[in-house]
Amino acid sequence: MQNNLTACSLDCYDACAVVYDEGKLKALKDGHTQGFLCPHLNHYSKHETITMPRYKGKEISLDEAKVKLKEILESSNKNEILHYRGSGNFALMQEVTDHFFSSYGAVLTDGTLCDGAGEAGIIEGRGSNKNMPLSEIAKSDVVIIWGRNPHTTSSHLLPLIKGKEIIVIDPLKTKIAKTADLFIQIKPHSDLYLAMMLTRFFHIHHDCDEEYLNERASEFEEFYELTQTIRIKAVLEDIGVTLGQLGELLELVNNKKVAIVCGVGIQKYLDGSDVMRAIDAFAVTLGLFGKEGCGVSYLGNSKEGIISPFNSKAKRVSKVNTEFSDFKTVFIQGANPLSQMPDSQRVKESISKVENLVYFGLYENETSEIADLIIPAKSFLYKDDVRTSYSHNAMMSMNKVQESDSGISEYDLSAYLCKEFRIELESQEFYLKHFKNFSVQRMDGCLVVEDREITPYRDDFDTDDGEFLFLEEFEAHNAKNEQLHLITPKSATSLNSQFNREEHVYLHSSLGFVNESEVIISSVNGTVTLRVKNSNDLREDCVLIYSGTRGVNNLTSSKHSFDGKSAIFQENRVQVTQKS
Ligand SMILES: Nc1nc2c(c(=O)[nH]1)N[C@H]1C(S)=C(S)[C@@H](COP(=O)(O)OP(=O)(O)OC[C@H]3O[C@@H](n4cnc5c(=O)[nH]c(N)nc54)[C@H](O)[C@@H]3O)O[C@H]1N2
Ligand SMILES: Nc1nc2c(c(=O)[nH]1)N[C@H]1C(S)=C(S)[C@@H](COP(=O)(O)OP(=O)(O)OC[C@H]3O[C@@H](n4cnc5c(=O)[nH]c(N)nc54)[C@H](O)[C@@H]3O)O[C@H]1N2
Ligand code: SF4
Ligand SMILES: [Mo]
Repeated sequence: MQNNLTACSLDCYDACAVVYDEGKLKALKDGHTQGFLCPHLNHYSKHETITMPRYKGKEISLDEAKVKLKEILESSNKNEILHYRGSGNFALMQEVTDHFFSSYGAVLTDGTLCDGAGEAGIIEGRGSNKNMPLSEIAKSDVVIIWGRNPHTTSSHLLPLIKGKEIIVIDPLKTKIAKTADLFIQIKPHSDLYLAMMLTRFFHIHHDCDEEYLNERASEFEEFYELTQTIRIKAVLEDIGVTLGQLGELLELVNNKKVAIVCGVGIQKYLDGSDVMRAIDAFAVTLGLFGKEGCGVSYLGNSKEGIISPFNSKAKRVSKVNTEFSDFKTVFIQGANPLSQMPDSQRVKESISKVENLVYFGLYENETSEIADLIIPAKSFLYKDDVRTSYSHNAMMSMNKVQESDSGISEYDLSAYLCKEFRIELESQEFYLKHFKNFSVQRMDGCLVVEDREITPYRDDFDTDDGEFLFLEEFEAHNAKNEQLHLITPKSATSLNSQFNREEHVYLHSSLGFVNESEVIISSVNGTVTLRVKNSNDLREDCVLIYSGTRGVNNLTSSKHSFDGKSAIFQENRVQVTQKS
C-alpha cells in the first residue's frame, strides 16, 4: 500500500481519496475523484491551524496542557463533565475519546445538527436507512436533485450524472438548476405538498405498477386518499409550482430509471421527517425501490455495517439544546458550537457559566476564543485513521503522510487519559484493524464496507411486515405569513465554520436593499447585522445566509424536530430592516 495515500477527513458526501505529493494534496485519476478534489483541499495548507496549547490565554506546552486537562477532570464530579463532539473530522478514530469519557463516567451527547429528521422519516417508512449507492445513481436515466446543491456539497456526483435528464427542486436557482431540464423553484418547506401532489397525479394519469404496490406497499390507497385532502389550486399557488410543471416532471420520470437525490435542505424543519417520508412515498409510487438504477439517495449512515470497538455507554444530553451550564467542565472536540448550534445567544449564555471550557480542535473560532484550555489537534495528514462515507460504500485508509511536532491526535490524547485514570485501551493498530475487518476488497481493488446492499430493499422493506409504511397524517403549515423564509445552505468557500466563511446576507433585489449596505435580520430568537448581496437566483420571499456565516444562528431556534432529535435551522421566519 502507498503510504502517501490518505483520504480527506472532512464532513462531506464525497470522502475523497487523497495523494500527498511533496506537500501538495492531489486526487486519484481513477475512482470517483477523477483527478480533482475541491477548493477546501486545494487550499488546505493555507489555513492557519492552532499550534500551541493555551490555558487562560497563556501559551503552555503540550505536556502541561495534558496535565491541566487531567487536573480539570479530577476537580469535577464525573456527572458534571460533558464531552461534546462535532463533525469537524469524519474519521472513525475520532470516537476514541467517547471511549475514554464513557468509561470515565462523563456525559456524552445525542441528537444531531445535521440530517436526523430526514433519517427518522426514512426509517419510519422503510424500517432502515440504506442508501442508494453512487454506482446505482450512475445507471439511472433521470436524476431528481431535491434540496441538494451538488456543485457545492458533492461535486464528485456531477461526472456520474452528466448527460442524464436532470430535475431540480430548490428555492434557490443553484448552478445545477441553471442547466436542468426542469427546475421547480419551490417555496421553502413545501416539499411535502409537492411530493404528495406528484403521487396523486401519477396515480391518476399514469399506470402505477399494481403488483409492486400490492406486494410492497399495500396501504397505498389510504395514502392516495390522504393526498386528496390537499387543495390543489390554492396550494400550488402558495408554493410556487404550476400544474404544467407537475405534468412535465411526471412525463420525464414515467417508465424511466429514476434516482431521487435528496440533501439536508428539505428537512431542516419541525416536520422534516414527514417531508422525507412523503418523498419516499412518491418514490414507492414510481416503483423505485429494489430496482437497478433506481432509488432514493440521502445521507446514509456512514457507520452502517461497522460495529464500534469503543465503549460509548453513557448518560447523554441533546447536542441541539445542550444546557452547558449544567456542567462544570465541557470538553469540545471537532466542533464550533458557538457558531454552528442553533440559538447562539442561548448557547453563549449557557456556555459562559461553565467553569472549565476545553476546546480540542484545529482552528481558532468563536469557541476557541472563549475556551479556558485549548488543545491543538493534529490534522488528518499527521495521524493514522480510516473513514467511511454517508454517500458511497468505500472504506478509506487514512495514512499519516507527514510528521508534525505540534498538536496531538485523538488516540494519543485518549491514551494519556486512559493511562492516568486506569481505563483499558487497546493499541491504535488494534482499532484500525478492527475497522478494516468490516471491509472487503472489490474487483477494482477498492475496499468497501462488507454487506452493504448495492440495490437496497431488493425484495422488501425492513419494516416488521416488509411493507412500506406511509404517512397517515401530516401537519398543515401554510398559514399566511408575511415574514420571509430564512434558508441557510452550505457555502462553496467554507465547510460549515471552517475555512473562508461567508459574510453577507443574500436578498432578492425586489426587496429594495442596496448592495453592501448593512441590514438587520431579525427573528423571534435574535438578530444579526450583515452586509447585503443582491441575488435574483433567490425567490423573493427568501433570505439566504450561508451556514458558517458569523451570527446566522442568532436567528435560529433550538427546538427539536418532531422525530429524529434534529436541529431545525429553517423553521424560523425573519424580517429585514435597513441599519440606520
Ligand atoms: N462546500 C461545502 N460542502 C459541504 C458542507 C459545507 O459547509 N460546505 N457541509 C457538509 C455537511 S455538514 C452537510 S450536512 C452536507 C449538506 O449538503 P446539502 O445536502 O447539499 O445541503 P444544503 O447546502 O444545506 O442544502 C441543499 C439545498 O437545499 C436547498 N433548500 C433549502 N431549503 C429547502 C426546502 O425547503 N426545500 C428544498 N427542496 N430545498 C431546500 C438549498 O437552497 C440548497 O441548495 O454538505 C457537506 N458538504
Ligand atoms: N444555520 C445553520 N447552522 C448549521 C447548519 C446549517 O446548515 N445552517 N448545518 C449544521 C450541520 S449539517 C452540521 S454537520 C454542523 C457542523 O458543525 P460543527 O461540527 O461544529 O462543524 P464545523 O463548523 O465545521 O467545526 C468543526 C471544527 O472541527 C475542528 N476540527 C477539524 N478537524 C479536526 C480534527 O481532526 N480533530 C479535532 N479534534 N478537531 C478538528 C475544527 O477546528 C473546526 O473548528 O453545523 C450545523 N449548523
Ligand atoms: S469534495 Fe469533500 S471529501 Fe472531497 S476533498 Fe473536498 S471536502 Fe474532501
Ligand atoms: Mo452536516
